[in-house]
Amino acid sequence: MLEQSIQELESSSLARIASARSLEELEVVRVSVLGRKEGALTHMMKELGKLPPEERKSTGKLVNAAKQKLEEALAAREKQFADDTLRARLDTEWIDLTLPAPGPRRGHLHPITQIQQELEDLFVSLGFAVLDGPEAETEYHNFDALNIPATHPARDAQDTFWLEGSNLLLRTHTSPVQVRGMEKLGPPLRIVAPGRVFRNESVDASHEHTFYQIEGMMVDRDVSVAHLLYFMKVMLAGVFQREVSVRLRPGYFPFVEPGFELDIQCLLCGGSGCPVCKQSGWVEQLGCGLVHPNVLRMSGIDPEEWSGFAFGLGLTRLVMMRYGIDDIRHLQGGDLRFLEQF
Ligand code: FA5
Repeated sequence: MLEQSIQELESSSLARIASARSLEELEVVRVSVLGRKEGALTHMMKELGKLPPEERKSTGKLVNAAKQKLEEALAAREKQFADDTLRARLDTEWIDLTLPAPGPRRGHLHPITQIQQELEDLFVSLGFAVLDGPEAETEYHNFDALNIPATHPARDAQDTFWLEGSNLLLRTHTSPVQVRGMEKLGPPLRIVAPGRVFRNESVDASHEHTFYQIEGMMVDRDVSVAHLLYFMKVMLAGVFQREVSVRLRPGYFPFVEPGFELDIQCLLCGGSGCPVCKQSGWVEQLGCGLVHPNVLRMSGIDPEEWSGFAFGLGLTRLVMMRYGIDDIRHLQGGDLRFLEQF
């Protein structure tokens, strides 16, 4: 009777082992047959004791043989699962070592740097030298030598970041490089000086606290507003590659006389009004004028003999106009989704 049950259990268990589809299913079979508490075969082994001694030996052999057979079948099936998993892993993890490497991702220059370099090339072709100046600047070069004495209200127009513990400041414009250029080169000279400037301003769609300008200066004999206008028109035509409407307004800068503000018609809205042009249709691009005699004199140049023009252009706003960017904050935000468009 018991012998028959053992054989039936053995063959049904072997069938279950063969049809198990996962290690988990296999474990269920193992527990139900060989488990220490609930296993059907374990139970039968415990029953052996109740048999008469003559039957006990042969039935015991049968049970042990069945146990061994099932254990082997379980182990074999387990190994099969492990092999299958390994093969599947090898299939997915396989790499072709002969494929060429993808190579580093190429970046590109920031749009402000691009426009800066274009302007440098343009002015070099017109006989200008490109100068660099320090961002941490002396009060003398940023203000005094530009005819802006300490008591002058124009200092308030450019809210300044002063550097603690020194008499330096973060330059509020690129104009101090005019002074450095005159000191270094003397007349006649033609220079441009692009760079970063800083103002303690509240930020909005068209104002940053950190932005870029390019300064220009020409000192020679008999330089007039006509020369200034010529160079401004050549520059803007070069940048926009098309006709742009400009207007000159009188502008006050202590280092030029006469002084002007040059606006271009807003290229974002075509002049009808938008947040960038503050609904006016015009965007201020640069300040310019003829170099004030005091400025020439302070840098050791005789204003009776020499005259000049100077301009300071907002590079950041120029980029906005060229690409139709409606908020200045995108440019320094560091968001690659924005920068990758250029
Ligand atoms: C100046 O900085 C003068 N140094 C320019 C100058 C040079 C005049 C030589 C005469 C002769 P202004 O503060 O207006 O001027 O700034 C010049 C340009 O910088 C502006 O026309 C504008 O395009 C840009 N700009 C000024 N403030 C900001 C700001 N907060 N954010 C972005 N661009 C600005």
